[in-house]
Amino acid sequence: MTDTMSPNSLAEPREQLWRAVGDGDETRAVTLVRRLLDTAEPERTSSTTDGSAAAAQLRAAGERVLLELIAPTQERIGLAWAANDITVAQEHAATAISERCAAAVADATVPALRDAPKGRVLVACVDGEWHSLPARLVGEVLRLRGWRVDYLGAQVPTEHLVAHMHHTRTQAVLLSSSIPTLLPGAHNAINSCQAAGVPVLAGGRAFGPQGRYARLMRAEWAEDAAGAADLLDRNPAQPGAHAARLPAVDLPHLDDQEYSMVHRTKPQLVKQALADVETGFPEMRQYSAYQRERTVEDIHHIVSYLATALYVDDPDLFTGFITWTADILTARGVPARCLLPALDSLLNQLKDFPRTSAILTAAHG
Ligand code: B12
Repeated sequence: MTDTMSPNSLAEPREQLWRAVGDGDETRAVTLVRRLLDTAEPERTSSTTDGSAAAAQLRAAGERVLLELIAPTQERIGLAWAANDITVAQEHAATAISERCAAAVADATVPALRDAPKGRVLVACVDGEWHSLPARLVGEVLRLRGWRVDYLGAQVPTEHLVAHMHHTRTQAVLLSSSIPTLLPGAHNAINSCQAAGVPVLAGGRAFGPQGRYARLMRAEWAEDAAGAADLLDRNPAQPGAHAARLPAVDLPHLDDQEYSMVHRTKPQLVKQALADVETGFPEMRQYSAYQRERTVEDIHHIVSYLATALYVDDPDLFTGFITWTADILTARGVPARCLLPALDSLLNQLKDFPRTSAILTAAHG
């Protein structure tokens, strides 16, 4: 392997990719990726005349470009968006370039995929999940590690996921989710696949630090694509085929009905919270229609995250979301204190529900 791909040497390519992405220069970004993979091919020696060592080296280089170049660039894009340094349109353009770069890795490494596949796996995002690039990176890495991958992309409804799983006789389902509010749906998907006897490996930010929510839902978890590949090589335990479990079997706290109640009454909770924010945060009366719409959206998200924290019984999930929202608002010149009347309103509306009150109180600080 040449110096270009040695362990510390991706720092400079990372800066180059970041600049190309920032300039919206797809050609420069893809050229960079191709150049890295070209230089990854070792000079042939007598021990590599059959090319198998060269192929292995190209696959390893492809994996590094996916996980150590494209993935961190995407994360940096997210930080820049959160800090209001780039617009939503720039973020979309940057993500499109990252997708092109991932496709370039897939194309360039085809000649290195010579052996019969180890088996067949399915990679998909849970229903409602738009963040397809993380799943795409996982799929491409598994392909480089010798698996045949059926990649279904963003927001796959559970019934279609299960039907496709049967159709392809997949050995494992890999589910990706970035947005925690989709966890109840993810739980249903996990449960439905396992009920058919197929192991599920979950991943992505939604599943929490160290995959704590994946474990609650009795799915296997890996931090990243390389971890997923290692886990698949160790043959994840086959769940016995059984009738789908009701959510409360895994999450007994759901018996108190607090999650169902908050989830069901979301429209009323949002409506009342909006009225209370208008009273408690008088600046809102001067808001434009656009600003008002964003506020309604924010309150909607607050109630959805509250419901999700109840679902997984974790106050940290809600506190983390409120802290994140406060940072996003502050970066956009909106005082974070506008969140307090919304939290007060929900506390008042839901004061008879002990788990809900504890979660809201913890976030109120
Ligand atoms: C690009 C992007 C989008 C794009 C996605 C386009 C696409 N085709 O993927 C669009 C514009 C659609 C989008 C929409 C939204 N987004 Co967005 N998005 C991002 C961004 C910038 C990058 C995501 C990404 O690709 N990350 C890079 C990958 C490589 O990292 P990763 O996700 O952690 O994945 C790695 C591991 O987690 C793991 N992994 C992932 N999946 C799996 C699966 C398995 C099986 C395994 C084993 C491992 C694994 O392996 C990956 C590779 O190492 C992130 C910021 C960020 N830091 O990630 C925000 C981010 C995820 N988005 C966010 C938000 C809030 C949203 C929206 C709600 C915004 C809005 N108000 O509309 C919507 C939600 C849409 C929806 N319902 O899904 C927040 C989530 C915050 C939170 N606490 O919930 C983030 C974190 C932004 C931020 N900095 O705050 N987004």
